[in-house]
Amino acid sequence: MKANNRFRTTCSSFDYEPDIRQFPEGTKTALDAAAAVGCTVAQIVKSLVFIADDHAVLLLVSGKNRVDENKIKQLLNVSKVSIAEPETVRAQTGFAIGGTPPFGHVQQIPTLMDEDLRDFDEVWAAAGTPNSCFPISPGELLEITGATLAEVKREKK
Ligand code: 5CA
Repeated sequence: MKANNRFRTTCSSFDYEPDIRQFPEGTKTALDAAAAVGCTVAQIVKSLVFIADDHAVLLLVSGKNRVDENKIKQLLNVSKVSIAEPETVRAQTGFAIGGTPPFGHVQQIPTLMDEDLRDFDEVWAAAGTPNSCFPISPGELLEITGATLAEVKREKK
């Protein structure tokens, strides 16, 4: 099954219907996605898998922010935090980097959500492929993922 349909099918199992939009120009990165959608980069949700000690954790991060690994260590009370390898992302979520959606994964991953995403009525996330996105309210994103809101960003120098 194509990745968009896999995402849609998994979402239907919990009664969510993503409004998936296709962007042939590509949405592989947050910058690409913002340009395609016509929104600010801050409104793009990056869905990033990290490994905290031995466990996967999903970080939903505003496109304008970079993750501060030290903050994640403190939040999760672990000693090591690093971004997952591409094959780990695929194994944990069922989707490839560049198209990883924020939920609808092959298994539920404990999730932290960047509090900055709450600045908007609507944010946009990947829908399973590197050329599709869907809009969602931060409240709904929080509810579906069961995420913990957190300050995850690296302070800008
Ligand atoms: N479709 C867009 C917007 S929703 C998207 O998926 N953006 S993303 O930020 O969630 O996915 C790209 C991210 O994947 C990059 O920010 C980067 O953190 C990560 N990434 C890219 N290449 C690698 C790699 N080789 N290993 C680990 N992570 C990577």
